Amino acid sequence: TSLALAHGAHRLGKRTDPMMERWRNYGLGQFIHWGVYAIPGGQWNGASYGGAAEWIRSWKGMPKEAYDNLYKEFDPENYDPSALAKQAKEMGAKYMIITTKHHDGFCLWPSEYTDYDVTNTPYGKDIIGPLVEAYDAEGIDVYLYFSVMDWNHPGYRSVLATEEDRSAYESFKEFTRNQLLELLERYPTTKGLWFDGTWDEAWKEQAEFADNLATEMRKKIPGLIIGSRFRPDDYGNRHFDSNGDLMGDYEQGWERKLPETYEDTNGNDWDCVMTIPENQWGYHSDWRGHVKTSYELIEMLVKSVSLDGNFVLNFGPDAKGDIRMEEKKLATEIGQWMSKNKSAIYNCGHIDWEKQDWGYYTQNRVTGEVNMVVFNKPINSVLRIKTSSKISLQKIYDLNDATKIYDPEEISQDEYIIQLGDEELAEPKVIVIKYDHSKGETKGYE
Ligand code: H79
Repeated sequence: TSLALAHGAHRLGKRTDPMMERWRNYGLGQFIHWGVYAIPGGQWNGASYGGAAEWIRSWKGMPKEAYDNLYKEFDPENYDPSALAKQAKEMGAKYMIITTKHHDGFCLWPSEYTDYDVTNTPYGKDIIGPLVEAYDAEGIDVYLYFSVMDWNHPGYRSVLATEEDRSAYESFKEFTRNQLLELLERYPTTKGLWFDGTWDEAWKEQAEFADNLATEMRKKIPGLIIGSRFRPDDYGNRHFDSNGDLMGDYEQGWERKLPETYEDTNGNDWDCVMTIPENQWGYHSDWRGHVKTSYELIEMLVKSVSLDGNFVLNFGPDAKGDIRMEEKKLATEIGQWMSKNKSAIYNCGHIDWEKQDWGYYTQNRVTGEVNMVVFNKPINSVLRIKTSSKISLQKIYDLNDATKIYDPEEISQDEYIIQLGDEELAEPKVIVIKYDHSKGETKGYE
């Protein structure tokens, strides 16, 4: 039984065109949250805001008026788009998502449709254009983050309670449409949009408007990739329509969390966007709580790829445009691991072999080779491999030393062990499995 929806999912199953294939093979991405919230950096009047730095405007500790005048100080003298792009490249990012406009409504590009943009800051210049150019030059695909929710626009409403609200919201919808088409026109190499701030009741009533706008945007950039966080369906359902089908090109619900199993992903494409500290996207001078290590982040990356997702790590430049030391160090460490082990990440995805405690499998979608990414070495040094169907193993070897061959011992049907011996694991280690689909007879285990 399925409801007839005018604005539900328009496609069942995955997109298979080259642009989406490219997206699917990124593995690692970079998020950048940057805006006037970087100026207070989570601090106001000697007090430190405990929430996310980019939400400081919603804190009673800071007057709205003070926040709304921050743009008069926005002057990132150290902003160096090509240095940022180089750092991202060294880390191994294949795509980058930049906040063109966060919830506060401040635009990092010169927008014809508002004065609340970079043009009216001391900096005075476009932030987005040079960034797109720099990342394009490094071969890193650019995606634009856009918050529909906009605390600056006079027509914005979170709920439409009165006729006055409805008429004001029409002006806001027109503004939203204008800005999105403007962005795509200004930055035609954009590969996709990453939407946020679409949870309002007011927006949930806009199924037809959002659907038409998505069509219009895709006309501007054919193949444009839009996740599940943009449009609601006829009944105001988000991400999944009223029939349970995914709306958009990939599931966009994994924010600061990861699926545990492949079943959790429903077999959809998805991305995980992750912060380095617990919950800070924009620059906050006072990172409290646990700050993730490169080991933890690499594990999240590998786990994402093993479950067919992309992992997108967030950076929050400060008011001057500098990347903080902690973030630089992590980018370098991740990049060092990636430089050796990237073949277990790029063009790789899920394989339905039973997960083992030593780590995660990823499978190269082109060659079919399986990578064992080993995070845990057991006390007995034995790694178990259990395949989902009968295969014939050709070769098992160390990705970074092809002379190091592991001799599998078949211990049961479709089940093998290899010995790590006295090797010490200084970092997550990749072991490659080459195999053929076996046509031979079984050994009669059953
Ligand atoms: O940009 C970063 C965050 O600022 C933004 N998304 C990432 C990528 C974000 N932060 N929080 N959220 C998104 C979710 C917001 C949840 C809440 Fe609410 C908004 C809690 C209270 C207001 C949702 C809407 C739940 C109640 C109303």
